[in-house]
Amino acid sequence: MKTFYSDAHRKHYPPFEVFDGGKRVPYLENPDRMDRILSALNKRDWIEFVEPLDFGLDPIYAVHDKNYITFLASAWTEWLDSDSDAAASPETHAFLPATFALRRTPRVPGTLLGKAGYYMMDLSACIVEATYAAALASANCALSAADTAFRTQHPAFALCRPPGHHAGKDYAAGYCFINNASVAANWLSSKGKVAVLDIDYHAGNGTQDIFYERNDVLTISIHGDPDFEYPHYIGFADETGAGAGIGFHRNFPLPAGTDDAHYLSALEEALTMIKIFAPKYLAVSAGMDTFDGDPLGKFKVTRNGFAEIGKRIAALNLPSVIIMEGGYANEALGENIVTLLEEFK
Ligand code: SP5
Ligand code: ZN
Repeated sequence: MKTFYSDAHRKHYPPFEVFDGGKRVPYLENPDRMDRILSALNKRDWIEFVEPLDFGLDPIYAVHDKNYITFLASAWTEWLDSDSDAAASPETHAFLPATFALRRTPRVPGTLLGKAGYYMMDLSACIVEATYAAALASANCALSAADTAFRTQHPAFALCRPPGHHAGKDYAAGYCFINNASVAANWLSSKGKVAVLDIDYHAGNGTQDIFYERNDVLTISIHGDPDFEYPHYIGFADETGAGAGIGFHRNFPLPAGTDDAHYLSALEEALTMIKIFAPKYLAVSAGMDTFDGDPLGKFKVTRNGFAEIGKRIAALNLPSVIIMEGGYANEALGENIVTLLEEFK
């Protein structure tokens, strides 16, 4: 299976993120995650590593607001120009706002910090020097995998870091800056109908926002109920699309403690929807943070669960792009994602 990966993520390693209660903690979405996955993939002879192609900015602008991408591109250098503490020791700093836009009005502020509060949804998508380049390379991995699925009609894996599914049209959130799965799905949508199945533990709010009014891309997310879990404001069962997109989005909010059996019954419903939609391509937002013991998750999906999940999704028999999202139980992460991928080979 072709696996698109770039080392460009490595220097995107903010020195901290901010948890609930304002607690500063080490950045959980770290390069070690990729090292664990790479070492598991390296043990499999059916994995073929490929460097991503550069698709340029057009397929990214097709999904994201241009001014938002421009903000991402220059935020770090502008921050160093305006903050002498950060300039004195950039390696101990990360760019984050402390005031957020409620977007009562569509006004985008002119200042850097104003823009940050407008374009950033939380305190876990920290920007450092290497962030923008890493986000572009990550999106190119997803696009390259989509291109492979299109040309070969076989599944391909995009080993993306940073992840993407929390990033909306014009905002960064939850370790995500560019919505890799949405960029890939939108690119594929010019070739035929696309379904996006998001199995990350957290609701795929960015993907939901991006395709909410479209009927040519079906989006489905199975996740921890936003009644108790991040992203808190979106991902509820009654959100099913708007305008032409009514009926083309579906959320499966599940309770804390969800185990394999309960997860699989929601997955069956999701797969039935996909079969009825009859897409030409499938994009899977593959987060492994549903794993029992993930530090950010409250589900109890097991390694065997991932095998069964993979088997059932692969049984759709669609040319598929599998896109890496979250998963923070690093010591189990490599084998978990390989267990899922194995079912597609
Ligand atoms: C891609 C992805 O999985 N992003 C997830 C971002 C979640 N960030 C929210 C952090 C909330 C912290 N809650 C702390 C619970 C620790 N027990
Ligand atoms: Zn997640």
